[in-house]
Amino acid sequence: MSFHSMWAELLPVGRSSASGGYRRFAWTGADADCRAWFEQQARSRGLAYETDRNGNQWAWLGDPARGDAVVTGSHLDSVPDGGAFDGPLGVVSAFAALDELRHRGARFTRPLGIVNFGDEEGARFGLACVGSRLTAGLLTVEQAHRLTDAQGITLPQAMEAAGHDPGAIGPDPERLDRIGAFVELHVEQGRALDLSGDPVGVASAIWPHGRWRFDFRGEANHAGTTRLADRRDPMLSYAETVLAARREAELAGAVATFGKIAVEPNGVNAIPSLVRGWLDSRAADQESLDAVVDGVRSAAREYADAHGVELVVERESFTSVVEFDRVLRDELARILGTGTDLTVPVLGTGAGHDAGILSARVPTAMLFVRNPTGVSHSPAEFAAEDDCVAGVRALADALEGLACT
Ligand code: HGY
Ligand code: MN
Ligand code: MN
Repeated sequence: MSFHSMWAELLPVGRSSASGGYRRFAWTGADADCRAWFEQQARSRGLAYETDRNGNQWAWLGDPARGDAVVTGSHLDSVPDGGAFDGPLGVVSAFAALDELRHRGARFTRPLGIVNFGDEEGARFGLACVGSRLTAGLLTVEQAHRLTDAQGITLPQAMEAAGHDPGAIGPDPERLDRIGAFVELHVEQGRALDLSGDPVGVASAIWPHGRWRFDFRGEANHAGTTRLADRRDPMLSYAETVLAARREAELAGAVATFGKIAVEPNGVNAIPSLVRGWLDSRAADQESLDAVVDGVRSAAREYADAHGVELVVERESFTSVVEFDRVLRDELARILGTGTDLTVPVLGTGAGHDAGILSARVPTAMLFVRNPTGVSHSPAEFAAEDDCVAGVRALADALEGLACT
């Protein structure tokens, strides 16, 4: 099966020798290498290749203008020091599933598309799913143009430096009109399949989730000479807020993470002037998510006041609950269960995906491949080879059931 050779080819791209994790950030050299790999895979299979106005890459078998294409794929970018499977497993499996279908002699009665959505993780510019949000019209051009990375480079500048015209970005309804169904295969970011003993599952829903930036602004001063009583130290307010986030999440049966922080001036012997922390919170329902975020925000306000610190909270990214298309979901479960006496597990997730974004515009579904430890967004992320092959076969079965006689 071609999966192994493609996997081996892609594996070293954008991998840090120091951490073993991936640093495939949008519009960087590593991203360009991933894009070159995708284009080569498409062209070597005789597929029509194109990059759309938002930088997403598409490979087509048949004429997508028919308007009922079955599309599969995922993303190739990563979080900082992310794992090898989150995103790439879905893209490599898409090409491998096409090879499998050709090997089976399948006759396509609908066009097939394979896609690499750009900037799914939002690692560089802070917003998840930029490529799919732009295409779906869920991110305005003005909002996109305002995105800036830690070095102050804007998204348009980064696109331009990578040879992509930022003036072209925007909604792409014509492209979405080509899609009859989108099926994304992804490594599970959790242990449900490990616990159930299944190699593959079907997604039911994505939890509502978002990212909020908390700016605590205090007063820079000398760490060695400033009396404690005279300090307006934003780091204290931030630290207390991190603990409050954990308490609020436990109360609501949700999750909340402060995983990224920026400190100014960031000196060992300087009381900070500014501490900027990003909250990622997710919950099974909107009410619980609101309870967590409101609780964290009011606790932060209380701690800021207590230390004479100013606080600004801004929501930077949000995705409401996604219920995947029930007809498509049940069709996938039926196809995958055919010929076996196994029922295919249907499971929810707290992880965001391009399929979640597209679900606002076209029927979407997801397949998950077992992750024995559930660990993700880490170099330790893993899926066993047998399970990856089972995922390719399941995806091929799904595509055959949806797009072939
Ligand atoms: O953050 C997420 O859930 C996804 O990995 N972008
Ligand atoms: Mn991810
Ligand atoms: Mn992903």
